[in-house]
Amino acid sequence: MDKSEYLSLIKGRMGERRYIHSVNVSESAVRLAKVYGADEEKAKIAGILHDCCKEIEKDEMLQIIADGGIILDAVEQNSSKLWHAIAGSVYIQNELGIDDEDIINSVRYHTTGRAGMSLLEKVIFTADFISAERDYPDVDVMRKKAFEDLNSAMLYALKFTIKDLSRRELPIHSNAVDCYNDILINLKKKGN
Ligand code: DGI
Ligand code: FE
Ligand code: FE
Repeated sequence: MDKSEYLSLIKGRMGERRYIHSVNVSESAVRLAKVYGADEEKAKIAGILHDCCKEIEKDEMLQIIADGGIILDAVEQNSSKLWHAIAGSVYIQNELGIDDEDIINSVRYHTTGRAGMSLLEKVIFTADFISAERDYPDVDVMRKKAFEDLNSAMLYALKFTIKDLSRRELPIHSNAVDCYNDILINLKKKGN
């Protein structure tokens, strides 16, 4: 499948707003890939597909996850917002035949992050935060950081997410905490 086929596929799976978001994330991902030397074609595909299961029924998300042989941990079971990323990673393998591990992991970990993320995974995670239609108070700061230092941008995003989740008394996934610690420790090592 090529880009236009992926686009028409996701168009049939989501509303107009989410479709625009997906296109924008793909465009941001390609720009970031150019700056940091990630694979631009993979960034484009992963960006288009990252939320491909965001707007399906929750039962269907859980079914896709189960079909993929993935057992949800306690936090995941209690955080339905995390399901679309996991289901998406299974869907693109089983239904679209994508076998590139880096694209699959970029979709799977785009919401929480994880320790030891690849460059492509970081590009997709960050592109999701800076896509053109995003409009939160610090979006300009985040956009600037994203093109200056990918890890600093990731840290900024993770701080925001972790603070927001704790303020709302929502469970924080261990992958998000591991990602935060990993990036923080590596930035400190570099003397930042
Ligand atoms: O799918 P998008 O809206 O484009 O963005 P996303 O995949 O980053 O999802 C954001 C949502 O996921 C937001 O409501 C916060 C939630 N989220 C992110 N990390 C965690 C989380 N929810 C829980 N419970 N725990 C997490 O660690
Ligand atoms: Fe998402
Ligand atoms: Fe998204």
